[in-house]
Amino acid sequence: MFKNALLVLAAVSASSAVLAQTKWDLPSAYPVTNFHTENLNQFIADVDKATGGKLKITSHANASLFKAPEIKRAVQSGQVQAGEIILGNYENENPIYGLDGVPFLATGYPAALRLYKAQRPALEKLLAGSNLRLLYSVPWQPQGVYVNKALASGADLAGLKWRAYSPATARLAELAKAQPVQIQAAELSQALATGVVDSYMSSSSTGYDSKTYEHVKYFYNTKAWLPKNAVLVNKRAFDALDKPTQEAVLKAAAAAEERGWKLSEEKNKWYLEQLAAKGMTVSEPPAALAADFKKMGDLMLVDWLRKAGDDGKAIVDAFRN
Ligand code: PCA
Repeated sequence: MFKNALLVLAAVSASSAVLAQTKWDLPSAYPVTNFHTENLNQFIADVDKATGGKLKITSHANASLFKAPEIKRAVQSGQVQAGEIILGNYENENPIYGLDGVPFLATGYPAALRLYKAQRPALEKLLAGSNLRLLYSVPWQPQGVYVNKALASGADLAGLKWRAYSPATARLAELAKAQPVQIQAAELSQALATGVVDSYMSSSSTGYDSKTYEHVKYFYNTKAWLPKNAVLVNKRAFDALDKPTQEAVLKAAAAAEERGWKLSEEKNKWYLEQLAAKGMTVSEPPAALAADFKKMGDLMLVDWLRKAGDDGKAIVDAFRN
């Protein structure tokens, strides 16, 4: 009798433990082995540990649940509780999202971090207006050009089939008189293999992940910008957590942000070495090419400032001073 009562008690407490567990789904758009995803999985493990398993987050990498451009809406609408996006994808919703995609505004890690700090308050406000909360944000490596032929100047870009991943990368293609084709990272290998594209700008890690070296042989390290991913949570889902769980999430997020910035920079060297080891010619851009890209970047900054108005100008001024 006594033994049965204990069993019942044990069963009740086990089921209330189950009830107290919260489960989140978190879609992202990049391969499991990419440094962003590794960092994200560490964040998830940290949250699990800090909450004693009370908050279980399941990641769905490589655009397996939603295509890259659809992730923000999925989090916003509550289809999923959290997600990882690339901010620049949403520049057409608001220019603030696209600031880190303006070529040659910030070309190295220290500048990119200052740009992020200048951008962050406006970004948080913008996201809050969409029922979202920013957990952390980490940059990709500096963007360079993958291309199927040697380039001397901007004129050599004309007519290329240029893969774009954002409005800004499509705009750059237009300025270069190339043909922009929007393709998310998860479909890049196939687009290269089938000849849908023969060129694009992205990071050392994406070139490595997509095995671009199997299709095109040149990488020009233009270091044009460092676009950021951001991990977002639906505000209602976050607010529904108890205080200690919220604090655990924010603490793990702050750690992920710090770790991610370091990881991005540290791994850049390794990724570049891998590209060369796989047979790519990895080099600095010739002076004429660099100068032509810089002109395109200047035009894009003018466009951005026009779209972003006084608030945008204040952010760029704060970054520059
Ligand atoms: N890799 C992603 C976005 C920026 C980057 O470096 C991509 O190419 O889709």
